[in-house]
Amino acid sequence: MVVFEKPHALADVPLHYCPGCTHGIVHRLVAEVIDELGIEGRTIGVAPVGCSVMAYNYFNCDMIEAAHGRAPAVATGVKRANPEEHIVFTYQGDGDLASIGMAETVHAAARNENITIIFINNAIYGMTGGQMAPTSLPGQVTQTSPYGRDVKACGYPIRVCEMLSELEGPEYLARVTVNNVKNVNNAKKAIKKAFQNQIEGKGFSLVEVLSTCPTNWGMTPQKALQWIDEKMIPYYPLGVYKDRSAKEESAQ
Ligand SMILES: Cc1ncc(C[n+]2csc(CCOP(=O)(O)OP(=O)(O)O)c2C)c(N)n1
Ligand code: SF4
Ligand SMILES: [Mg+2]
Repeated sequence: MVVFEKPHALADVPLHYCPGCTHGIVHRLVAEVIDELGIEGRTIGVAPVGCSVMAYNYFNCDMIEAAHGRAPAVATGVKRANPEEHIVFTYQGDGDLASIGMAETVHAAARNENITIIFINNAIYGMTGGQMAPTSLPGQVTQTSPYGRDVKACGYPIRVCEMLSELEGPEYLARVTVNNVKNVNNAKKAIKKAFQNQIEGKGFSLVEVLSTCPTNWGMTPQKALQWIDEKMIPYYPLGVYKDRSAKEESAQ
């Protein structure tokens, strides 16, 4: 008999996320991957500021809190302290990774730092009440763009995977989402690969997950899942943006 169980790497506590928020799904996928790879005792997660600020309560592996945007720098130090033993991941929102922390993101990618980055793109600053993020869509209504994001005044949203794919450094860049079962399964594969790459010493692996924020989008959980299909994926196409080893192997 198959029993649906909680992954061991996920602590047995209730999550604080709003109903319909997909942060919880991504937590579960990360925990399943840690279990399947048998790395819980070696894994150290780094979570900075954002709705996932309390991720240290939710994972059974060691966790470190980083200042806003600085998770890749902290992860770099932890990884380099014991590169053979430590498996290090960051868990960052779009405000964190693509705004205040953009410099850390770009330089860690350029250095091909051997870390795994889980990037939750929900097109908004969730924790602070729904301000415009660097990834908010053109025309998107937020607390700081009540008439919709005006690209003339606020510029255009940043496509992180596409931008980083221009760098020589990164090993693996993929964009996934978790708004239906098929997409959840694909997201799990990408997250597993991003950890596997680190175990094999391949380098910087980032998985961007298009995620919901029904509370600040002002939508029901169901509508928020649809909004990913209707609005987010057209602007942020799913797919693998870089997979250096696979490309090199296929060229041989
Ligand atoms: C140095 C600093 N500046 C600003 C803040 C306020 N702040 C906390 S979380 C956050 C943005 C969170 O958005 P995101 O990273 O997208 O995560 P989400 O909550 O959407 O998951 C901001 C601006 C802070 N805590 N520290
Ligand atoms: S505010 Fe948004 S991102 Fe934060 S927990 Fe609620 S739904 Fe999730
Ligand atoms: Mg966000």
